[in-house]
Amino acid sequence: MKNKLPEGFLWGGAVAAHQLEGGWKEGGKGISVADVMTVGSVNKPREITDGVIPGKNYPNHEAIDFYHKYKEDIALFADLGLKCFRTSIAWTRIFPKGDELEPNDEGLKFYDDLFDECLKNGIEPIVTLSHFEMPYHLVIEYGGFRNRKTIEFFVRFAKVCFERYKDKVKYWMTFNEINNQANFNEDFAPFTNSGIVYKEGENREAIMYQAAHYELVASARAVILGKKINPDFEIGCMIAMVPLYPKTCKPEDVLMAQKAMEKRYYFTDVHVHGSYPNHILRYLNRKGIKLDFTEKDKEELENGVVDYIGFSYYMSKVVEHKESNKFFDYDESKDIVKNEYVKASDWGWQIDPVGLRYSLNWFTDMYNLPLFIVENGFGAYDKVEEDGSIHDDYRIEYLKAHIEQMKLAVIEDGVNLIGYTPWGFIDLVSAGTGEMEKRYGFIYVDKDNQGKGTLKRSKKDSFYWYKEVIESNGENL
Ligand code: P53
Repeated sequence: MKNKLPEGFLWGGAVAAHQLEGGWKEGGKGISVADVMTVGSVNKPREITDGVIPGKNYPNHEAIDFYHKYKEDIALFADLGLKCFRTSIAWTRIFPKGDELEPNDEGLKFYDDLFDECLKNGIEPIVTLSHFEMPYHLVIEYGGFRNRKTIEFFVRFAKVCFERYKDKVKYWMTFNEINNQANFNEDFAPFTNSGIVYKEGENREAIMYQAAHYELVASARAVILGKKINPDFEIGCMIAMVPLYPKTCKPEDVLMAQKAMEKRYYFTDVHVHGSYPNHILRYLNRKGIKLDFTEKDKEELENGVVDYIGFSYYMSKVVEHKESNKFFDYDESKDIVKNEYVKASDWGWQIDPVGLRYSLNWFTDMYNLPLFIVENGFGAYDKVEEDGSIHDDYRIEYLKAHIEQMKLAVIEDGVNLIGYTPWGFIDLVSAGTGEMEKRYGFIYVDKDNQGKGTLKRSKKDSFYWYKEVIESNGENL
């Protein structure tokens, strides 16, 4: 039995364009959904404004100015020893409004330079096509993914990227955390996933299933096209993995957790098997939800299945069955209860390293595909000491515990894992809250929630620790 991670294991780091680039109006870039979200906090959701309103704090406009600093930053990433770098292509740099027929060459050029810089430093770029960055124009004019037309716009964008970067990028993902919107009763995920702003009284659930369907078709069509452009591409889906445990071993709680998992992860079934599972079809039928679902969609879903499953893992959650819930229907905004066995971060994210091993096994048992952990990490407040050092032992502890469980999944359980890219390894704007001070980085960026700071980069203790982890291929934790 092998007792080590495989040679060539892809140790890396992950970010998304809108959370670090800034330069929101440079190089011909258009406004994205991320550009109309203000800063929030742990108790205050980010506000989605009607366009960009002067005087409000929009943290993604400047972010950490990676747009101008990427060369120095990539030199730091090389110093860290990264083998790969996961980022996204800001859709609005390529198609500023989203519905143009021709791409914006200045945007394309930016990613050429960025990927070249990575490759020159021995770092393989791993790319997500759509990471919470849809052109805002598509929201206003078309209702985002409420509209079938948006499939075409996405596929055009995907095609341009595949063609342009076909010799620079091998690993792709279509939609980041496509399943966040399973929680359709809040406002963040529908907007960031699908460009959807709900109006009073709308059937949120029906709209979500339709938008997700269009995205799944768009993803499948992109996979089909991508494989024609370069048969060596590996194109994956990207799932937010938050395993849902039953509150007790009471059979109703166990069944409730199973039903909840079905609602959160049917997206993966469609991406991997190319068809909808029966439980969702029955559910939609009972709820009276009729999808616009054509024969051509069916065919494309079947032909556009993914090569691997990319997923994020931060936490697990617990669900409880309520007597009144006759059908075991899951509502993420109501059915979650606290897990008494684990601690949580300052943002209430429950810390559960064993849940990562559980997730790796669950995906393998369900889908038997290669897996890629494309996000994992610990958002925390950091303190800069007088001499400039940052002792983030809590972050090291979190990551160490998760990597240990990851190794057990590979070595003891035989899970097929491509790599591991911890999230926000350079401090960046939080997606959920818009804060800078919810930090994940091994590289500190001097900027606060009000947007003040020098943007200077410095190494935290975790930087030296992770460098050694990579060098030893996960042996020295
Ligand atoms: P932030 C919710 C649950 C799990 C992952 O999140 C999530 C979210 C949305 O907040 O998002 C992913 O910045 C996402 C990244 C994001 C990261 O997790 O809210 O793919 O864009 O930054 C961490 O702490």
